[in-house]
Formats: sequence, C-alpha cells, structure tokens
Amino acid sequence: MKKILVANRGEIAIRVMRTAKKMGIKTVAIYSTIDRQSPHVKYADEAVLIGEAPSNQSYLLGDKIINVAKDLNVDAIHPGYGFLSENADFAEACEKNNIIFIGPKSHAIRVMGSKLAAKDTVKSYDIPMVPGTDEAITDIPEAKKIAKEIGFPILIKASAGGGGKGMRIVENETEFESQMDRAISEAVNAFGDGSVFIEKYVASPRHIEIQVLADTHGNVIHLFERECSIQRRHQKVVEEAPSSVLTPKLRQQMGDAAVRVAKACDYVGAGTVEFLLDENLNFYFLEMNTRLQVEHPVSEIITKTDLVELQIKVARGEVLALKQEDIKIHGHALELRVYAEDPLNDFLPSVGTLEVYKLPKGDGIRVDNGFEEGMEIPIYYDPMISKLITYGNTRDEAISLMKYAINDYQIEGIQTTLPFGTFVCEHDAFRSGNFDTHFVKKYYSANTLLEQQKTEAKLAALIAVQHYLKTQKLLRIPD
Ligand code: MV4
Repeated sequence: MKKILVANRGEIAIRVMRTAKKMGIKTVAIYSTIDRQSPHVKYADEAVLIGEAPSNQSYLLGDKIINVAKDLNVDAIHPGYGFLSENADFAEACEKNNIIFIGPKSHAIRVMGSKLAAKDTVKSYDIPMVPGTDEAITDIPEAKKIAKEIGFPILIKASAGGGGKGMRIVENETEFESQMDRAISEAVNAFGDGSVFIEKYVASPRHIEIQVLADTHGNVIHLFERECSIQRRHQKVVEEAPSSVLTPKLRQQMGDAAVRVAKACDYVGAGTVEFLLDENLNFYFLEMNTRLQVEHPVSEIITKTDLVELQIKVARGEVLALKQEDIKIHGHALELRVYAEDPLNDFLPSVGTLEVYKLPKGDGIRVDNGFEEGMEIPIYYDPMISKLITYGNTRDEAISLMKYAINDYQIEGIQTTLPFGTFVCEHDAFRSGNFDTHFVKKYYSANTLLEQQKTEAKLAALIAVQHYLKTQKLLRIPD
C-alpha cells in the first residue's frame, strides 16, 4: 500500500494522514470549493478539488472519488467517519475498482445498518438484548399485546435509524397506536423504510461502547470500553476511557460480547459495539458502528495503540500482531468535542471567523484539530472544530488537565463548547462518576454556566486586585 486517498475533511482527514505519513504511505486529499485553504488540503501530498461545498456535491460523490483514486493510482481509500464511511455500496464499488476500502466488507456494513438485521445476525451468539420484538411490526394490535407484556414505557425504533434517529417513547397503552402511526410515517419519510420494532425503554442508562478490531484471518480482539453518556440530543460531548463503573468482570463480559458481535457479522477492521448499561449494571446490545469513531483517541491512549495504523495493517491483509492478553489499560483519558456552537444559546451553530486560534500544549494533552487561525467555519458540514483530549494516571488527573487545557485553548471570533467542558469537569455528578445519559438534560442550563462564569470572573478580579495592591505595596490586605 503506497498511496491512500482520504475521503474526508477536517480533523479526521489530518488524523488519518498523520499515521499514513508515519508509515511511509503517500496521501491524497479531496476537497470542496469552500475547503480550498483547509489544513487537510495542505497536509496531503496531493489534493484534488471534488466539487461544490454542499456534501452531496463533493464529499458524498462516491463514483467521482473512486475515479480520482484511479487517476492517481491510489491503492486504498480511508473514509474517516460520517460521509461515505458507512455506505455499503461505496465499500463495494471500491473493491470492484480494485481499490481497498479501509473498513469492513460491505456485508457487515449492510447488516449493521439495519437494526433488525443486526439483532437477527447476533441473536445466536449469546448477546444480551433489551426485551422487545425482533421483526418489523406489521400487525399493530399484536405489537400492542407484546408491549403490554413487556410493560410501559416502551420505545419504538426505526430499523433504518440508529444513533438516536427514528426513536419514540410510548409512555402508556392509550398512546400506543398514535405513536406507532407517527413512528412509521417518520421512518418512511426519513429513511424510505417504514420498518419499526419495539423495545422495553431502559430509563436511565449509561452509554458504554466497546472498541473492537478484527483482521482478515479470523482474529478479533477488543480494546476495552468508552463511556459516552455525556451527550446532548444524541450528540456526544465528553467521552472517556475507561468507564468508572465497570468492574473487571463486567468489562470482560462486555468485551467478550462485543467480540462475538463482530464475529457474527464477519467483521474486519476497527468497529464499535454500543451497549446500554442499566442501574443494576445489566448490559444490552444496541447497535454496531462500522467505522472509526470520533472518540477513538481515548481508546488509543489507554491501550497505547494507533487505531489508524491497525486499520491500515488489517487492510493490507496482515495478521493482528496484538493478542487480547497483550492489551492492558494504562491510565485514563478524556475527550471534549469542541464544537462551533454557543452553549449559552441552546447550542446554536456559531458562525464566524477564528480571529484568534491557539491550541493548548503540554504533557497529557492531545488536540486532534482541523482548523487554523483566520479560517471561517463552513456552515455546510459538522460544526466540530477539534477534539481536546487529556490523559493521566488517574481520572482526576485527566479531569484537572482538561480544565487547564480548556483555559489554555484560545479561541476568539466564535462561541464554542469549551465552557461547557468546564461545566462538566466541575460538576459533582461527573466528578464522582455517578451520571447517566440524562446528565446534560438534568443538570445543564445556560444560567448555571453564566453563574459559574460570573463567579470565576469575580474571583479573577479579586486575585488581580490583590496582586496589584501587593506589587504596588500600597497596602496589605488580609490573605
Ligand atoms: C435505547 C434507550 C433506552 N432503551 N433503547 C439512543 C441512541 C441509539 N443507539 C439508541 N439509543 C437509546 N436506545 C432502549 N431500549 C435509550 C437510548 C438513548 C441513548 C443511548 C445512548 C446514548 C444516549 C442516549 C440518549 C437518549 C436515549
């Protein structure tokens, strides 16, 4: 493998190219008109303009990207996350054109893209699943009977959904039919597929996912868990590894289950198996994401691995050099997604120019970044600017470093989720590890953040005055 095309933009494109360079592999970037000046374009050995800003005219044009790859003698395409990364047809088209798709085979992508097919595929592999139906609902009265047996509240999920899309809670029996009608028509509209199923609603779960890695020789390992419960409307904001609630035994059980899920769909490459964990520490399989995830760095740090390197080696047909028993957890890692969104204004996208943009530096700090000073944040794509990752020997160390790094990160010109990161790091529920997927909804409001900022501003002012008075030797104020 001499040359890789990265079919993505922003921080993940750079992240992938960084490892390719390390491995002596040439890189090709693609870009849209609005990304002409983007760092990922400058970072690559070659770069090709692929189309206009809207992603359906650029980063989603699979055939055009494959033609570019063929023209430039590219051996493999890395799709990053989002865009074409979980498009089974694209993975297939790559293979048909003799280009390696750095990811699983189209079969695994297809199976896991359908939540019902996924359940069906893993059900003989001893994987705990939430009580519910395992076929598309065609008979609503029959479904209602099942719902009553399971017990309300229940959740209606679209088979073609995932990541929280196409879900409806049904609190009680009386609203069952109306919610079912809505769920089906929503699924038809959103996915062109009205298949829905029901599950018992797990009220206050944690979202814990397991990183897996499989080679083409039948070896499958896991790289432990990531705790991803700090999310807002299904958008993760803070992730960490390891989780502070898993016991070694539970960790092993979940890891083994994740490996079985990967085996069930003949998985190849890096993937993630999502679980819900309830208050009694029962875990249930939710879905599998067949891509490299945004939050992969926390797993890399605690396992001392480079997941992109491992993906590339697997794609080259190498046998996994790592054995399960070789992989240990080292320390603790935290990740904050830095979005161009205003936490004081309902997380609305904050458009503008990065007038000042300086990254934090230091031991235990990693920034996976896609922008530089002077750039505008395009409105066409995901508003994530970077990922701020901190790590240390303990969770407390990682949290302290995160607070330090947030302060040291200078961004002017737009609003970002950095202050929200401080809010999370200072919250007792987060610090104690006692939280679930409702953390943001339960504890966060713009006001609490404002109050926190005011208190900090007052403290800073006091310290400044004290310092001034001391250095001026005008008067001593009591410490
Ligand atoms: C659930 C659930 C409760 N009970 N399924 C959301 C993302 C998608 N992967 C599935 N999700 C959920 N499925 C049952 N039976 C709660 C969620 C859920 C959730 C899961 C993980 C992270 C954040 C979440 C936020 C709200 C709901």
